[in-house]
Parts: sequence; structure tokens; C-alpha cells
Amino acid sequence: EDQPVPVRGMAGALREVGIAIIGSGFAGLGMAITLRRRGETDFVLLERADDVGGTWRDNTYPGAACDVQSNLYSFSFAQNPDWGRSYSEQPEIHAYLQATADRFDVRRHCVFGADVTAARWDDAAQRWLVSTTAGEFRARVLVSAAGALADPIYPDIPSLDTFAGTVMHSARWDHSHDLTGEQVAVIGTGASAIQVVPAIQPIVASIAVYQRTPAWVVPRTDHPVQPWTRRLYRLVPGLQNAIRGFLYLFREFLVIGMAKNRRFLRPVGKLAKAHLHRQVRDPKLRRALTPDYTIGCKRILISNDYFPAVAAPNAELVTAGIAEVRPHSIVTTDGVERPTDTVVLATGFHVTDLPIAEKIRGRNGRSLAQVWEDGMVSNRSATVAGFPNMFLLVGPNVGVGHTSMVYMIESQVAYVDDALKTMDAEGLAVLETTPEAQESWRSLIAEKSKGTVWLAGGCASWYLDQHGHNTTLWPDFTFRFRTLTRTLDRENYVGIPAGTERP
Ligand code: N01
Repeated sequence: EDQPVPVRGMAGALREVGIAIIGSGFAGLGMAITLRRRGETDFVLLERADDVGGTWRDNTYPGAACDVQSNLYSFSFAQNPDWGRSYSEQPEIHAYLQATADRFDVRRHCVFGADVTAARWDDAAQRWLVSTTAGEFRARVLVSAAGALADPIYPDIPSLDTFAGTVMHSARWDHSHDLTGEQVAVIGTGASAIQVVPAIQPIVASIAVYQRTPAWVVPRTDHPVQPWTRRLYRLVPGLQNAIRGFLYLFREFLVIGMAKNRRFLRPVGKLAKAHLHRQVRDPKLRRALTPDYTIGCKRILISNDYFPAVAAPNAELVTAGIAEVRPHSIVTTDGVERPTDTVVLATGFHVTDLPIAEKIRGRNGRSLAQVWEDGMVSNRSATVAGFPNMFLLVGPNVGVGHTSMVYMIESQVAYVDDALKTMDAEGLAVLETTPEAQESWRSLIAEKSKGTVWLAGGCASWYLDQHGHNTTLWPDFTFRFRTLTRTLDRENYVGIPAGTERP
């Protein structure tokens, strides 16, 4: 059991390592566990925080929970018979990731407090030089699993910096700050906001929800998992994965409506409207909460308590834009000033402008961000021409709005693992995808995205980049993604054998 710790060298010195993985969320852990399970130990997980868990470690705001069922939102190789609810809450998912890291013994590979400041490909040495706040690493392979929901957006709201009270982003919750009896402003009405609003509304004196775009919300069918169900999960091996399969197929039908034929979304829209009708009696408020774009264009939200919280006597839905923030209030464009103690920014994440892309520099010294200036491109959502021996997990066009990201992550991990095994089998020092492969993946995505609800649904969302192109979502059935990335498409790669130089 006691295997050598793979990180060599003294602290502060340059450490040589086979594979450097950035991030220890679902993707980084999935990669690490896959390597460990096949006996590979020469890798490190560079983690800027002091624990594993990624977005499920960072998003601790009140009410944080997953809107995909627990059995589906788990690794297929590590089902958890102890899930407490059908839809898990953040602490339980974080605990699951911690326990899974322990179970597969990958914590020994983690370097905590290692925020990657730069990663540069050295073509002569055929190595990645990775600088972090915990030292320098030289790696044969770089796997970026830094996450798409990792870096919060602090919006450019006029004079927000003059606010004298507390400002906190939903993804960086300040638990030392007690909201009880305060006048609170929540900005945003996305997946995070609709969870945080009902969680804090009962304790605050007043809550103003600043809505720029209303969300489509459907009922949440959450319930506690009964003890007998947990016993059954233990007694019948494979039962949870069977349920996972059923949930997976059920959700996959949603993508028919989003990507293939929007007619199929109509019943879902009707369900959402009926839900709003049932929960909000005031016709004016109901109108303000009704979206004017097709359901599915933005992420469909699930909640039973968001509408009642917004309709509560101490709550107000603010639809006018924010004109100005003053030290103790927010003024909207209609001239109304609302006294405010705390501002909660539920304003989302840098998804199409990933900060990690600024830090990774490829063969010709250009950063990933520069290469992606006109939109994120890749081959198989995993590799980028000009960035040898680099793999992306949860990179471009891997996102899914309708089902579990864990399924996509496992598909990606298998692809990267196959690439690593191919490198070993062929004795390759360098593996790099071609611009042609990237171009054909880009056109495949563009073709599949045509006419989808994300492009044609009449909304603006973080799914699309500045040119209105879909560079974040996988626009088809997820089993198609898995088929297309099952093994390395070797013909789309240039490989340089060890001991030789680039021709
Ligand atoms: O972020 P978002 P999120 N002034 O970008 C508004 C996952 N997730 O953190 O729609 C005023 O979706 C913005 O308005 P608009 C999930 O994948 C999952 O909520 O752009 N408003 C929007 O309402 C999700 O999609 C779970 O007009 C401003 C909101 O802020 C992703 O994370 C839970 C503004 C941002 O919504 C991100 O969700 C939580 C401004 N300047 C998150 N800037 C579950 O599994 C932005 N907004 C349940």
C-alpha cells in the first residue's frame, strides 16, 4: 500500500513529475483516480485551495444544492449508498468528493495551496514548466481540470466599490457575516440566486431580488432517501448504477427538445408556467417573473421555494436596472433608492473567458487565451493545436444543461487516459493535435448547434461567446460525445518519439 510519493525534489526546488493535473474537483479527482486505478503514481494534483472538491468546495452559500439527482451525480465507479436526499446538498457532495479522494488514496498526490500562476511549454526540453504559489513543477503532461464554474464574475455595477456594507459573491460566501435582520440585495436570478434567495429570505428584514432576466423554473421532486432504500442499495450491487442509467436516459430526452426539435420543449414550458401560476397569486409579480424567451435557452431551474420566497411580504422583485450604488443603498434607473446592508452577487462565473487560459502558454509562446481570442476551439474538447501534451477537462463544448456533468467528465477522462496510454505504448515524448482536426471539431459543433434553443431561443446566456457561438455546450446526445471520444483519434495527432526532436 505504501507507494512512493511521486513528487520528487525539495520544497522550493523544481520538482519533476510525469503528469501535472490542475484542480481537484470532479474532473481532477476523476483523472487522478483513473491513473491510480491502473497503477500510475507519477502525477500531482495542483490545488489552489486547501482541500479537494472544486466548485462543490467553494460554493457554500445557504441553500447550495445540486439540481441533478444524487445517483446520477456520482462517479459510476464510486456510487454512494448513503446519499441522504434524492438531490444532494452541497455539504454532502463535498463530503462525497473528500471520501472518494480518500478511498482511492489520491490525497497523497495533492499539493494544496498551489495556485497555478503560469504554465509554459518548453519545446527543447519537451516539458511543461508549471509555476505555482507552492513551487515550480516540470511535467511531461499537463491536464487542466481547473473548472468552468471556478472563477466568480464580479460585475461592473456603477459605483459598487463605494458601497459601505458587505459585498459577497455567492461562490465566496462569508459565513462569519450574519444576515439576520439585515436589508439584503441579491443580484442575479440564475441557478445560484434561486437557491440562496429562499434560504435567506426567512431571516432577513428585507430582501430585494434584482432581476435582469427572469428564469424558467420547474418543480423540484426532491425527497429524503429512506433507510430501507439505502439498505437495498447495499444489498443489491449495481442497483444505483441501474437507477443512474434510467435517470440518464430520461434526461437525455430533454436534449431532443433543446437541440433537435423545440416542439418537445412545449410541455416543459407549460409545466413551468403552471408552477409559477400555482405559486404566485399576484398577476403583476407573475408577469414580471415570466420569461419572454423559449424554455431551455438558459439553464432550466428547479425549485419549489424560489417563487414563494420572492412573493413573501419582506421580499421585492426589482426589475429596473441598477443606476448607482451608494454607501448604504442601491438606486435603480426608475429613481427608487433602496436602503441596503449587504449585497449578494449571484452573478455567475467566467466560463467563456477562463482565467486559466491566460496562464497556459503553448509551443510558440502564445497563451490559450490569445489562441481563443475569437472563441474557444479544440479537438474533441480536449486538446488544442500548438499545446503539446496538454489536455483539457471540462474545456470547450463539454457543458451540459440537462444532465450530469459527471457523465461528460468520465467520458473525457477515458479519452485523456487513452491518449496517455498511447503515448506510452508508442514511446512518444510529444503528442499534439492538428489544426485540421480542430477545425473539423469546430464545424461539427457549429453544425450540431444550428437551430438549437441555445442559439435560437431568444435569450443571452453564458453558453454563447461574444460572437454568439456555442463554445461551451455539447450540442447533442451525451452518448454521442462518449462514442466520439471513446478512444484517441490517433490520426488527428502528430507524435514525436522520445529521443527525437521536432522535425
Ligand atoms: O450564474 P448565472 P449562477 N447586473 O451566470 C445576473 C451551475 N449551478 O451562479 O440572465 C444584473 O447562471 C444574470 O442576469 P442575465 C449551473 O450550471 C448549478 O446562477 O445575464 N444582473 C443572471 O441572472 C449554472 O448555470 C447549480 O440577464 C446580472 C445571474 O446574474 C451555473 O452554475 C447551482 C449582472 C447569473 O446567473 C451558473 O449559475 C448553482 C449585472 N451586471 C449553479 N451580471 C445547481 O446544480 C450578471 N447578472 C442547482
